[in-house]
Amino acid sequence: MKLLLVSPPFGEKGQKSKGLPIAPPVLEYLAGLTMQVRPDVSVQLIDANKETFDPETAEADLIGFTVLTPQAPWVYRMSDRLRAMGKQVVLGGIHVTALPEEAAQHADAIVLGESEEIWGGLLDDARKRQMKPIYSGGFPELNNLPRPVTNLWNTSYVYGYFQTSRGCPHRCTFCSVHEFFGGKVRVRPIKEVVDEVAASKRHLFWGIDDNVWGVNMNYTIELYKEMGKNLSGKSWFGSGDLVSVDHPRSEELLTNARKAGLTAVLVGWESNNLGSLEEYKANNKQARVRRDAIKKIRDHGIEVMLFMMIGGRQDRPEDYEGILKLCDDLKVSAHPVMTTPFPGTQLYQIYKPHLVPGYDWDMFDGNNAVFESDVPGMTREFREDSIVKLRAELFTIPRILSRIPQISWKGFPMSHITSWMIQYPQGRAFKQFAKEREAMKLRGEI
Ligand code: B12
Repeated sequence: MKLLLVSPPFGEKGQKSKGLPIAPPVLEYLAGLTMQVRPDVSVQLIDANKETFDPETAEADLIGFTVLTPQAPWVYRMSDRLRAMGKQVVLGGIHVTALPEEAAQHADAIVLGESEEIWGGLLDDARKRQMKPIYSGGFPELNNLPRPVTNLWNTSYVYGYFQTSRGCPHRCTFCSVHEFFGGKVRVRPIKEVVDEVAASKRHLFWGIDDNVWGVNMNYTIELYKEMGKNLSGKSWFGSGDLVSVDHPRSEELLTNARKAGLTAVLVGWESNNLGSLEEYKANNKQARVRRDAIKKIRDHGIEVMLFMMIGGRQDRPEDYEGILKLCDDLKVSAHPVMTTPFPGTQLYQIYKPHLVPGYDWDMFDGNNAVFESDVPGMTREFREDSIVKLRAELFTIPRILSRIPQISWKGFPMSHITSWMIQYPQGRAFKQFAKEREAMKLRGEI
């Protein structure tokens, strides 16, 4: 049996993308899972950000799409065309799990939640063309997970990935993770993670855990010690919180993190606006503690970048300038996204009465204002223009260069190189995006 797995494009509303330097983790993982549970199935992967996906020429007995919210309209169009030609389609991922009734209209089968426990049975059913409409995955233990399959791509990537845990006890209102993966953090056996990364031909990785410091300090420190001992010439970046760094064992944590190859961490600052922080219920602390944590991480030779949300219903026009000022004060970079209430989150329920009617899910991509704000001046146009301007200003060459020396020499050279590799291409992409948006405005397209 032939299985074709597709990672959808990131944007269609004028946000052109040449794809990321990161191989789509879910496809490499599902390829590995297929080989583990049904090794006789042949697998093909397509990253539709980098190559064209044409439903007319897709040759497979089963075609699977992974779906994030902004990708849903494209996936639904493709799957409708495939099904009209008699081809079997399965959909999975966060958006499908959040809105199963919607997704089921466009698929022969949908997978809710994690797929490890149901994938083999689904493939058997697909072989007989007798798939059930819904397969529910649950929260499997993370032992003996398959390794990502990296040699099926037609395109090339700089970064691979590894994952050590799933689940999060925090209940930040904007985040899908608690609902999707559950509140209990499940971890993989340390040896399995270390052996997997050691065996990979790749050298650069994205640790895709929601929190690289974990919520289990003992596990994380042990993991980092083993990575430090067994992996040489491998480095990685990931996402984390700032609260864990204000911990009695933080010295041990950070020293071992650097030895484990961690070069940069993208931390949730979320917002400068206290009303927004309250609304997001983010696991965050006072500004001074957060500032100290950033310094502490960089003093250990690990670069820091801030995740910011802006344009929420509590935010004010001056908050855009506030982000730039904060970044200049701390000489740190930030990745601002438009506050977006994703289906299945608590924020979606809070913002539902204010959503712009008639918007499809492709607008929910972190660039568009998808709800109205009552705050004076915070029109949709102002919010969309301001985030584009802010992103372009955040990554000027002098700003990028002023940030890199803030990382201690302990991380030299990989953390300094990573800082450049994260900032420079982002700055170029944001400037290009600002130009394209300006041109579209002049042509009256937006
Ligand atoms: C890696 C990642 C990315 C990568 C790659 C995404 C990709 N397509 O490969 C990049 C950087 C591109 C990315 C972008 C975005 N992301 Co993202 N990302 C993640 C992250 C950190 C890990 C996802 C992952 O690859 N996991 C590893 C794989 C193996 O596991 P998995 O995806 O959970 O898949 C399992 C099941 O879901 C299922 N499954 C999934 N797909 C399929 C498909 C089939 C056919 C089957 C059978 C099963 C199946 O099987 C797997 C094994 O059990 C998650 C956080 C998280 N904890 O999930 C956020 C997350 C998925 N991202 C999120 C968001 C919001 C975004 C952005 C919209 C951010 C933004 N700009 O605001 C953009 C989307 C861009 C766009 N326009 O499309 C949200 C999802 C919200 C939503 N409703 O869609 C998450 C959950 C983060 C969060 N905290 O809320 N992201």
